[in-house]
Amino acid sequence: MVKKIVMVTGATSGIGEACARKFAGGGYNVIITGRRAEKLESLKAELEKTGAKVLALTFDVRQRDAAKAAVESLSGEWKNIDVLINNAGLALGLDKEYEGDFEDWDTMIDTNIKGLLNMTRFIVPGMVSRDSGHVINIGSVAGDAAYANGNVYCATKAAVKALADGLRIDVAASSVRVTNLKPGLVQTNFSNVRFHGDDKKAESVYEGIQPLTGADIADVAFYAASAPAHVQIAEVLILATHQASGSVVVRK
Ligand code: NDP
Ligand code: 8X3
Repeated sequence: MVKKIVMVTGATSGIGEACARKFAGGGYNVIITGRRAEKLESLKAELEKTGAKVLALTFDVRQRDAAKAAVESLSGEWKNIDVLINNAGLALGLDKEYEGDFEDWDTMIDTNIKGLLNMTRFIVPGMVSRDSGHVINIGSVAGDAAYANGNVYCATKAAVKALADGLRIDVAASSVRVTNLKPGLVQTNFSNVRFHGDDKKAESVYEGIQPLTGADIADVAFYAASAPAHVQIAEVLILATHQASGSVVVRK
């Protein structure tokens, strides 16, 4: 049987890495991408043990030419991507909007919005021409409503939702499906990155609550991809049990 192909951006860590594992274990061949080649190579070796074929592509989603070249480098069976998981992204800082760091803003906007758009722009035309495919964006509860000091990050995730909604309209005449997943607190490298390597501060984000794991989100992504062809899981909000919204978390 011909295996389906999933491409996961930001597969070197957290939710993306968990998605790569879940889809490889679930019968897909996997294209893993990210900026850290060594992490991709070790994940490739691990995933190949499941019997999946794995292709590792090292590039930065912000670099449009590099993203284009990576997609154009795909040959043979790898060209026909069935599922694109637009996961690469990050938050940087937690500051008042009138005090935020310009460089942090640019990095978040360039990665979470423009990087995601680059991948969508290069991969979805093939899906539309084959009349088959699925784009799964990793949005966030942060895109539903701003939380204190989240301003720019929240805005990027509101944009991810708008881009999923817009794409869903644009591909509605085809059989391509579009899903926006909106996780709440997931313990990954996310907060270490947000707080520029301050691990103590990062850990405090998950204190007093059992957070979600990358695997929890990967399960939902896999469910959406496995739904019958006439079923489009448009959007899913996934929260930890003691989290009610982006700003309401009850800690013990
Ligand atoms: P991690 O920091 O663990 O993983 C982020 C991934 O994104 C890494 O693989 C990183 O790879 C990749 N990445 C970042 N910037 C770039 C870039 N410019 N080009 C290519 N890859 C990049 O965090 P998460 O797994 O938590 O985050 C994954 C997604 O989930 C993000 O979009 C995040 O906003 C979203 N999210 C996270 C939540 C959470 O609570 N953790 C909740 C809701 C949404 P590398 O460094 O190798 O490039
Ligand atoms: C990540 C979840 O609430 O830390 O998008 O912003 S949150």
